[in-house]
Amino acid sequence: MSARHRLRLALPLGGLALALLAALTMAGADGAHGASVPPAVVPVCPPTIGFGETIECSIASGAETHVYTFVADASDKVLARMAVSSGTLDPQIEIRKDGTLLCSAYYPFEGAAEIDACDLPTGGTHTVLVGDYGATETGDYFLHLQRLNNPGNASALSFGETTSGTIGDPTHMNAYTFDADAGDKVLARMATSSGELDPEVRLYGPDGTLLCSDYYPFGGAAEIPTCDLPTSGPHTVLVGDYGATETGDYFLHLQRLNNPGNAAAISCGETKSDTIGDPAHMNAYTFVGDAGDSVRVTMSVTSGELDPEVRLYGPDGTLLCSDYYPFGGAAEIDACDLVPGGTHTILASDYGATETGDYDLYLACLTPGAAAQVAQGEEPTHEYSNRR
Ligand SMILES: [Ca+2]
Ligand SMILES: [Ca+2]
Ligand SMILES: [Ca+2]
Repeated sequence: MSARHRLRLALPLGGLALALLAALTMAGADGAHGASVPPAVVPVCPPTIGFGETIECSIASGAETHVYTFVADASDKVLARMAVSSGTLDPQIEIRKDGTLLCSAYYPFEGAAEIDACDLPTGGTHTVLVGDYGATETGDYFLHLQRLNNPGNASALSFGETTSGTIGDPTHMNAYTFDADAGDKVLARMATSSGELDPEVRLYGPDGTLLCSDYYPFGGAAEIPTCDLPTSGPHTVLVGDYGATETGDYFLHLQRLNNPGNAAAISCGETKSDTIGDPAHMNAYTFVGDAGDSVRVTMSVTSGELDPEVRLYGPDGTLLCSDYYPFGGAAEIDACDLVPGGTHTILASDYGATETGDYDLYLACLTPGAAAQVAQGEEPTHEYSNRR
């Protein structure tokens, strides 16, 4: 008795729906109305959607339009994407302000539709409208909303850090933020670790403008090898499934190519024995060099499935030299000419970003006075010059 009471409280229309279902089933016995029997329980969609949130709901009649509200500021840029998870619904999505259409997207063959960036000219309450393209089909859907400047539900990510995450709902994108300066160059790479997720990574500037992106449509890894940041301030990385229809776990690595984070100093003639513990991770090493110097960098795998890849960047983050070997073993930058400006960066990683293991990294300075000798000898030399 009490269970039935609770059911009535939770679903006040349950009795009516059951009565309707019974009537339609009886009517449908002769085939007249069998196709139009509604589900007994229609999920109730929430009235609002927040930035960084994903909602799941159902279109029970092709005529339905679901309306969600959100509040935004003038000049905000927002992303909205909708994916069909069951049924024959063709996703259609609109963003409106006071009834005026600002942006729309649809896909006529089920799957997913996305408004990748909608500029909102005025602040205040906006609406996201979703329904079936053609208004005749039904099904379940996921809806994700995000603000590309000032994202919601975001985590901070540091340079040189690798984080793990999960895309649990197909349209969902996880958001990460980091601060950077104008002129910085950054790298971001994402590797799928389980599930059917096809990695997609996007990088946005402080005003929500898409600066760089990459995806790989068959699992594996996606990488933005270098992205020039024209503006100082908070930046956003969004990661999700390419196509917005699959889920899974991933690793995400972020690094600044000039002035890297979480970097270790390396000297001429020094061997570093290190580990790539997470597939997308890259270890960073720094040394001081100058124009006229030349170095050799050798990375030799000592255990694990790691395929060695080594890259060498100049002080402004420009890639100077690189090498990799896709079947374990060793990779070597034979002789890389350095550039003026000081600190150079070496990144050591798995080629393909999907495997892990241990390695030795050796830095050989091929010219007299190069690298660590410059770093150690620089200070006394300058004092001597100043005294004169
Ligand atoms: Ca349709
Ligand atoms: Ca996909
Ligand atoms: Ca590999």
